[in-house]
Amino acid sequence: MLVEAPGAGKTITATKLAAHAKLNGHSIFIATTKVKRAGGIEQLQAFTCILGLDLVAVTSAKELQLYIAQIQQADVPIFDTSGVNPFDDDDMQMIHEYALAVNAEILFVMATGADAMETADTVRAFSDLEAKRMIISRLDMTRRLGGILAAALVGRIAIANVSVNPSVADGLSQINPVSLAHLIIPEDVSDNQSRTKVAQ
Ligand SMILES: Nc1nc2c(ncn2[C@@H]2O[C@H](COP(=O)(O)OP(=O)(O)OP(=O)(O)O)[C@@H](O)[C@H]2O)c(=O)[nH]1
Ligand SMILES: [Mg+2]
Repeated sequence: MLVEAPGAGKTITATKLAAHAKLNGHSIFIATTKVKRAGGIEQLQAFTCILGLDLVAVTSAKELQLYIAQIQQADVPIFDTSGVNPFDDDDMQMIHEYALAVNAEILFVMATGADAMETADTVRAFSDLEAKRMIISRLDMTRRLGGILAAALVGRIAIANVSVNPSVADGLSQINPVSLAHLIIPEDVSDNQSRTKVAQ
């Protein structure tokens, strides 16, 4: 279950995960929360259509629970959620209910570039969700990694994968301690290509 603030990169991450799973011959269950924002579902639907997947859109945890058999049967169940405000109790309650309903692992999708203190506060506010892993998005777009490092440290959250471009076909990239160190202390901070290469 991909969770974070609006615009963090959850939907692109969901499509990257789905495309990767599809290319590897895995069965996929993919769902999203119905959002009030115009085009909210259509964005994901455009990709699931291309991948030949049915997209399930739900409005409540109870509704999601109806799909439990399909979720358990799928090799890769993916749940894209609408952006939540970590300081809003109703939003947090909603995410909790969705996760509990299907026993989902919460994966944070965190965009780089945010203020470190702010991100630390956000992760503290999210701590009840007990996320163990996060995916970092927009690594290609920023030079400041303090935010995501603060998130990892404060929340004791491991970095699972990173996203270095918006292209679904390119998928997610792996990262290890050495490549992360190169990103933090690059040889040439102005060289966008070398940063992207390191992350890949
Ligand atoms: N350059 C770049 N752009 C990205 C990356 N990941 C996501 N984006 C872009 O960031 C924007 C927001 O991504 P979404 O996946 O729609 O974000 P979201 O978290 O689903 O947003 P909401 O559903 O509104 O909460 C889109 O324009 C994406 O193309 C990345 O790794 N690099
Ligand atoms: Mg989205």
